[in-house]
Amino acid sequence: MKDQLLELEERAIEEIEAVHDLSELEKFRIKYLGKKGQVTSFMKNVGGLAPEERPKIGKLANLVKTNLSQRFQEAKKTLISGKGDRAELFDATLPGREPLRGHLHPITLVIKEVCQIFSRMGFRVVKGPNVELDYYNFEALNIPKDHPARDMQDTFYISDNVVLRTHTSPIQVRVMETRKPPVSVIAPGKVYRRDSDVSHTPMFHQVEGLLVDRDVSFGDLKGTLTSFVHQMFGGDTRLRFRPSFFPFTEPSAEVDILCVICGGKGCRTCAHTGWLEILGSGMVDPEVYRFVDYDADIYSGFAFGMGIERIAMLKYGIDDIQLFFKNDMQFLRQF
Ligand code: 2NM
Repeated sequence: MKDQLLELEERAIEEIEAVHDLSELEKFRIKYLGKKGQVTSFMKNVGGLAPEERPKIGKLANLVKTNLSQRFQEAKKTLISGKGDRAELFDATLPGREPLRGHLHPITLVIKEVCQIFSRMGFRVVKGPNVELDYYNFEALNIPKDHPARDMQDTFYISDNVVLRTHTSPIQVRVMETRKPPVSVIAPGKVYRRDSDVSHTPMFHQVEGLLVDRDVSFGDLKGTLTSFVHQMFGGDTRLRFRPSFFPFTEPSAEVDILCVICGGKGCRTCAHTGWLEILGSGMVDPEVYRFVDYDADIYSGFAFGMGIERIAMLKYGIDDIQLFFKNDMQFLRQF
């Protein structure tokens, strides 16, 4: 009996060492350790042995069962973890998992494109603080405390004299304060206004530009902005300069392009005018030069500003500004 049992154990060990995958291992378990397995059957027969043999053989059978069970558990662990030389779970023929690749946000892409166009024309990119003194955001731009333009650019107040900037113009004031002409800069960044509805968000992005030198004319403004529009929207884009008002420029003009949706026939996007407003501009008001100590008799210059969300919407044909802020990957992946 004892020899029979040891022989059985030896055979089982040989077999489990040759197992290569989980299905072979399961066959092993059924053959030896299952309900009708060889070890189990042997143990059932122990009861029929002579009384003096029973304890010895019974004990030995238990040892064999424990040994084989332990080997079975170890083999299972090795196969599942994929370690060890009999690991067959790794299938080198499966297609790999492609890592997720990030990309720039459409607003970032448009800011970069605008800055690139002006950089090629010789403008330098400058940055400034989002939390700004009332002086740089309003006062020095010819918007005193009681000016009606403050209503349209109501913002978030940190204190009486500190605000979240409502435009990036304060950057240009800071540039003029520290540099003598000629200056030509472009100022991208986030701006904040007390505005929130279907077409306005309390934070949006702007790029503003400023060029000051001797003998800068309105013709320079028109030529520079026409070149920009043609590079941004295509060389055959029709545009017009329409008189406007800003406290910090005189004269002022808004630039419209022929509606990219209807081609000028009139539609909802262009409010049936055939034209789309894309930026504001003007010759810097001599009042502004007083604040930064420029001599308005020697120097003149132009400035302009545009909302990036609006430019991006027109360029890509997007009808909902909220899409830029929702982190909807189906939308963002398109850029
Ligand atoms: C605009 C429109 C027109 C502007 C003016 C200045 C500064 F600092 F030179 F006075 N910076 N930006 C300006 C002028 C901005 O945005 C619609």
